[in-house]
Amino acid sequence: MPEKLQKQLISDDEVRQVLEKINSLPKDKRVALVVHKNPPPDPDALASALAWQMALDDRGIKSDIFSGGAISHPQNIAMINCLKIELRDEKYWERNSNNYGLVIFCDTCHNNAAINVRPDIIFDHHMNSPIIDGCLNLIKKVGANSTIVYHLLKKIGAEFSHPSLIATALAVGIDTDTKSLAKVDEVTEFDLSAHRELLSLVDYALFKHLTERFEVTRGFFKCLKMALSENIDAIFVGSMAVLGVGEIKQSQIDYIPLIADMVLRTEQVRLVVGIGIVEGQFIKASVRTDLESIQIDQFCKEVFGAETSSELVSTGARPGSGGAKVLFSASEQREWTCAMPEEKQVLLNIKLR
Ligand SMILES: [Mn+2]
Repeated sequence: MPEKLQKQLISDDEVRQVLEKINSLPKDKRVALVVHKNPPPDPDALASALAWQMALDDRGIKSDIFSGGAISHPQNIAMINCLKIELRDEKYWERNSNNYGLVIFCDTCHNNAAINVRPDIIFDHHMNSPIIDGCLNLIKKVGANSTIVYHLLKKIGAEFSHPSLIATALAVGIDTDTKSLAKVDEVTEFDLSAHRELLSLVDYALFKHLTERFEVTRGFFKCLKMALSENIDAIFVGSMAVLGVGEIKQSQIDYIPLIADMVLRTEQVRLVVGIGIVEGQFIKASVRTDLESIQIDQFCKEVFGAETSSELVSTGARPGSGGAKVLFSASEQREWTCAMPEEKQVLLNIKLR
């Protein structure tokens, strides 16, 4: 049946299988909700896991969310703070794995999960996710994982209005992954209905805060100043923009995609490459595009070198976004450490070319 005519995103049989797995969890065991690590969890992943955590809690089942990677994007930080999301890491898993009886992956597949464990259920919307035998694979071609989780939780009768926190989280997840439903090639009728139904339940002030008005730091504006300090016209090359944010700290890495997202809004610009040098150790690049025709992972590999190992080339959790990390050689590192600020600018410009 063509996808458009499919009435339900989640079949009755899938609901039955999910409930069967949840109901067979031993009373003394917890559920591990696992999100992706590279890039670190974004609003869609965090919302999916949080919604599950609250829905399980309603059924008297305790769970923990496992994440990996340094979370530095201001929007992700706002999600964690405002929604009071508690995250556990791989080390915690290693010490406590015996406490868990069910593993649910949210917005990730096996090769990019925060912890190395076999999942029982996978919720994902990345269509390249490998199917795992013996695992319930709920991998659907929709704009956001939050859409899958919403439709499933709705079918099992989860409550979204009390507290409206779940609705807000899931709406933010869908909004972020679909660029406010503007990604017409990816947004499905299921994303539209989930977004519409959730919006009527959200804490609107919090929704706006998490989608558009999350706090940024002064450091962000310093990066922005660096990125724009060059001759503005030199940044734009046809429909492409290339910008360097200079040397940044590890904790500022996510300013690059944030700036790239802003610059992607420039008239006629369809592709943005943002580059920064992180603590003199490596080059971090972020690529953003609204062109369907560009395969971001391929693009990153070609531009940033075939020798860049695949784990250092990440395609974002969201289509149209990706990045690369290119390690400095020992001599490049020395050169960078010894360089004066003006020389650093010149070196960065050379790298940009
Ligand atoms: Mn997602």
